[in-house]
Amino acid sequence: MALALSLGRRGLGRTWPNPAVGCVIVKDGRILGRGWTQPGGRPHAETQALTQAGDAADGADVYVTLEPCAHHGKTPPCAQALIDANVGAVHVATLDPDPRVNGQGCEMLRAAGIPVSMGLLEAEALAANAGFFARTQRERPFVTLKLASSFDGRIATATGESQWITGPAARRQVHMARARHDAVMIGGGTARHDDPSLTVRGLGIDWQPARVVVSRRLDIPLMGALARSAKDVPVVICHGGDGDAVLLRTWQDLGAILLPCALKGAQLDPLDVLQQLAKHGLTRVFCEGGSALAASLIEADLVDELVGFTAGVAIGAEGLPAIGALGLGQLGDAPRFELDACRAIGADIMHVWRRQSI
Ligand code: AOF
Ligand code: ZN
Repeated sequence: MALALSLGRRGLGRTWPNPAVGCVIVKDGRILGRGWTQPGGRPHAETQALTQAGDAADGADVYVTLEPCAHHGKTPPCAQALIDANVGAVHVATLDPDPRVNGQGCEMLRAAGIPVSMGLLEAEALAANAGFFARTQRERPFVTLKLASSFDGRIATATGESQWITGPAARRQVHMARARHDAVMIGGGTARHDDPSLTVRGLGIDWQPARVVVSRRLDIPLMGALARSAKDVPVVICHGGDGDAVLLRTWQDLGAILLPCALKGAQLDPLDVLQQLAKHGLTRVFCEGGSALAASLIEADLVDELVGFTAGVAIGAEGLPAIGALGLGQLGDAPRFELDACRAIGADIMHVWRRQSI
């Protein structure tokens, strides 16, 4: 199952709206088939592994990180494929909450006389597909907030200088994290100020996460890096629906996908933004700031994971804080995160925190 989990993770960032499942077929201590959900979400992991195993799957043990599907999509259900292959037993890490499956995959297998065991490495499977579960059960993507800051939590000097606070090894880690997410998300201020491309570079991979910009009035540079590349790598703009019609059409012509979102006061409602992104199919969103968007997500308790890169440099109180004002009454009102991992990356420290409720 550990191998199936690591195979499944290969698909992260590429299988949305589907989960990134892994599957291993074993008989007499030998691995006969390995599969993972293919880019775009199909074929599913089990059919990949079954194709590899061929007739040898007869009587074999199947380890799969998510309950095999029970519904007819573009191909017949995986549960049926496993039955047809006459496998000996199926070990499932966790149930598939998709209403079209939701226990029915296991039921089909059991009804055909195939023993099914549940819950092996379940916590790992839930974490690996946290995006799929968030979208299916909470109708929003799993949100990771990344902050690359100075020792004192600043992301730029008073003059706006921000390149580079953390070093090349940390930046490489950020590119790897981008590749494992369905989308990278920033606020309009960051798009205007930094003109980022938000693409994955230097890793030799051949796919790109979508780029999401949250900007009520579509106030994003029309000659900027995002505009120039919108035809090659998707740009999704979450806007207030009350923006300039010409601007809207211009972005459409540039190839951007426009998602009108609800307002909360004068700002875009961060929950509705995430819900619209989930409707669009996104399951894992990697937010890279700026401080206003970060604050609105934290304030609404919509951040599931924090990834911090902290450099050994102090910028001081005049610098730009990583997270804008939260208007907290008491410390107890601040969403608190639990430390998940911490390690040195080049000259910096990377720390990963998980929301306690997840
Ligand atoms: C599996 N193995 O590798 C994956 C599964 O649109 P479809 O027909 O591809 O179905 C998508 C649903 O299939 C998805 O919501 C989830 O329930 C399941 N994904 N199932 O048995 C896989 N990716
Ligand atoms: Zn399937």
